[in-house]
Amino acid sequence: MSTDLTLYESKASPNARRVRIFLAEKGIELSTRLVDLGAKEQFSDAYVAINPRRQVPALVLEDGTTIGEVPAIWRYIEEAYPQTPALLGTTPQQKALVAMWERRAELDGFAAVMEGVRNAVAGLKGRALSGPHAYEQIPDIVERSKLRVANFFADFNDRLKQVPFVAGDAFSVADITTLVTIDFAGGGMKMTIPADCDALQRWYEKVSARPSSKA
Ligand SMILES: N[C@@H](CCC(=O)N[C@@H](CS)C(=O)NCC(=O)O)C(=O)O
Repeated sequence: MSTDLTLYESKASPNARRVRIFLAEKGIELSTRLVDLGAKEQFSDAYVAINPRRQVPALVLEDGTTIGEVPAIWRYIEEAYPQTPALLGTTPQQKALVAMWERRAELDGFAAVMEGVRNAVAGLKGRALSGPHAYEQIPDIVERSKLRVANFFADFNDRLKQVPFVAGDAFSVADITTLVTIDFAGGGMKMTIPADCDALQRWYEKVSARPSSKA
């Protein structure tokens, strides 16, 4: 299905990948504009006029409204295209469980990896947090980030001993954030799923085999 929406994104951005996988699962195609984060294009006047937060992804609607923040972009698309597979749950209970597990994946996993990467990478000096404000790195925090990521692996391994997908019986955005977190940890922190996390490894191989994981 094609739409009149425009997605501003970057292939280097794990947050943008959370949206790309979501769109691939739903079979939705939209026009995309690449923002070159390496060249600091997010700070250009043209992009700041689109998203004053100076971040990707950003979804621009037909009337020019910009939606930032990954969960808000997911929410808009899920509600605007209800005929596509539901990824935020269907019943009140499922919706709450998807929101709960996705938030845990983001806060305990994704944010921990982001913290570990942004406080370590030389090219991000003075940019420890994305967005409109400049923050210096805190190199000493990286050891704690590694501990947080190790605990995320163990906690999500325990969860996936009990259920086939992170939020329960169905694939959802909770799986998308968990998958992107694991790939980001491998690429950005050289931290991979520990050998004793069998359930997490099995789940990872299963979701990585979905065509959407290539997005
Ligand atoms: N909370 C935002 C985070 C977006 C974000 O941090 N995006 C990064 C790319 S993964 C970015 O735009 N970085 C620009 C920069 O570092 O200046 C969301 O959910 O979309």
